[in-house]
Amino acid sequence: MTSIPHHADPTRAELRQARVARRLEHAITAGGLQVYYQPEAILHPPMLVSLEALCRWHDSELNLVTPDEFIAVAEARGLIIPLGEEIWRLVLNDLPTVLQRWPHARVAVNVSGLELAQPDYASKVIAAVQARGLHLAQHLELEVTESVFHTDPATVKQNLVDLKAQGFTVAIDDFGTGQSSLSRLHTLPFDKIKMDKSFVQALEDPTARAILKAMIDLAVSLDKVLVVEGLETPAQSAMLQSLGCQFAQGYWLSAPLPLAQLLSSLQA
Ligand code: G
Ligand code: MN
Repeated sequence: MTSIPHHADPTRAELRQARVARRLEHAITAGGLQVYYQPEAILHPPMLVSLEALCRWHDSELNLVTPDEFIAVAEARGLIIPLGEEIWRLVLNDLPTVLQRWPHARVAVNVSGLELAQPDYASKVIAAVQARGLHLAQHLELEVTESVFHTDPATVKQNLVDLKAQGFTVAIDDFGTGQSSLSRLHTLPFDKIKMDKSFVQALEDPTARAILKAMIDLAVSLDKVLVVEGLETPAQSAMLQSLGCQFAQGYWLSAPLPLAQLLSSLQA
């Protein structure tokens, strides 16, 4: 007897993805996700200006799953919308505590292109913020990578325009890698450029330094804020300041921490 043709067995990667998706769906609804916060600061004189919200997930079976993995799974398995809603909920819960300590700060939320491609994305976020007081929009920022403009640029742009009209600001994340395009900079609604950490890591290289310097000057002429990511040492901080860089984020200022821990570590 010939064997019955059957579908190929799922690969190891597919099994892992299915398992992560199942656990993640549970974590989203059961309050299993946490948000850590990492400061962005003016270098001199040192002053905190915003906090980037970074989702963290420690699962009882899978242990710590990296955001790179679970965001990709959420995008592939239709969980990115509920995941994004849960992150907004957690951030809005924390925002009054953040503002008590830093009354002028903003909290930045990383947003996926799949979220921004939903025509009702802006109105849903605005409604969630409105329920807590619409003035809070002045204290919120969306962080997007340029790849978000690949899927449905018109819808993405409209969502950002609508959110900016309410007081949200928009930051372009990981600039200088992957999809970065200078031609897009003059058509996009944004307020801030975050330079990918690879630039700080290459600061000893004169060419990398020249590119970063040109970007810092470009941001000034475009009237945008430029933040350098991945600042790890005081030597890098001095070098950035000599290039005219005002804002940075990185382990030298603080690692991402739970809000309560950040509040006590920055007590002094
Ligand atoms: O893509 P995005 O820039 O949003 O990613 C932020 C990630 O970078 C966080 O998960 C955070 O843990 C990590 N990160 C933050 N500061 C530093 C740093 O100074 N050095 C390095 N290598 N990674 C950092
Ligand atoms: Mn980010």
